[in-house]
Amino acid sequence: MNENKRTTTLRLAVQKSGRLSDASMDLLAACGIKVSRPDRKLRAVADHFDMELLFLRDDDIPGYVEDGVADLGIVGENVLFERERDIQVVHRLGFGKCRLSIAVPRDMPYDGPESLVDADIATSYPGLLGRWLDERSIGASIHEISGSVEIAPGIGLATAICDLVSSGSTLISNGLKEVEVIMRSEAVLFSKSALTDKQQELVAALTFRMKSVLTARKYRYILMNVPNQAIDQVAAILPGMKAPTVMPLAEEGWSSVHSVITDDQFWDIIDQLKAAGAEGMLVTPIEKMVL
Ligand code: PRT
Ligand code: ZN
Repeated sequence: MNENKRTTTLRLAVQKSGRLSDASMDLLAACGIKVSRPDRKLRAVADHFDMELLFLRDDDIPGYVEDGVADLGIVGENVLFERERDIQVVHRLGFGKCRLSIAVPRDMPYDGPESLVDADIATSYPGLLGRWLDERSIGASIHEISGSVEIAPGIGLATAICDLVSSGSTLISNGLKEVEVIMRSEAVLFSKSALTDKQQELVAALTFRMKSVLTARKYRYILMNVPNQAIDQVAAILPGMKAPTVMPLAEEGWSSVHSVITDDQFWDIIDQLKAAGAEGMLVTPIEKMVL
């Protein structure tokens, strides 16, 4: 049996285990693409979608897609753009958000990129850092190390580091301060440059599903009871996409008002809605949204 023989039109490579794994599989599941992988095999065929998945280390995924072993991949932009590659970004996925930053010891004076001239910078991202330094004509040496970058200044291996940051607590606990953001990154769906017509059709179908799930994640559905005389005032407060839906309640003089708001808008408008007379407010997540 040839293990490498394809049985599906598309092959998508995702991270085997790590920060992007669960979010990648959750997104596919929300798109109606379920994958059973009982024995943690390195490949699995999706149910109800003409695609199989390869489970790989994230660093290997861009190369496999560029070489055509897989047609699509999901990795962070930090991994994807570390080297220049013949691939195309299909869609940004909104998870795995972080930044690639330069950090220096807390007590080191820092007055901008010029302060890095002649510095030794430890990083796992020599490509991205090298390009950033070149663009600013900063002569510094880059020490490529594969892990535990944050301890390099403390043990005398480097004067500065360039590493991924999300909350910033790793930097703080190692006595470092963030001084430059080199890139902001999130997980992306990307593909090899030459897809067949049939593959392009399937990628379009997959992207359509992903968009409807990702858009929905940004919004909330809001319902409330409003005295009829306050409907215009409430409608003016609601920042929804279109005019809200208004339906009469069984109780005379009251209506149920429905609208869609972004996740962060609710706390800004709740007091105004209450003051206008709205009661019994419900805010729920939306699963899919097609605009
Ligand atoms: O085994 P494999 O090679 O597949 O995985 P990996 O160990 O290389 O990667 P993994 O699973 O750690 O991360 C996968 C991707 O998640 C990264 O390439 C980023 O795109 C994204 N991501 C998002 C992060 C972080 N946030 C993050 N905080 N990757 C790593 N970190 C690390 C960072 O390197 C540092 O050590 O977390 C620490 C900093 O976190 P804070 O919160 O203390 O600032
Ligand atoms: Zn990795």
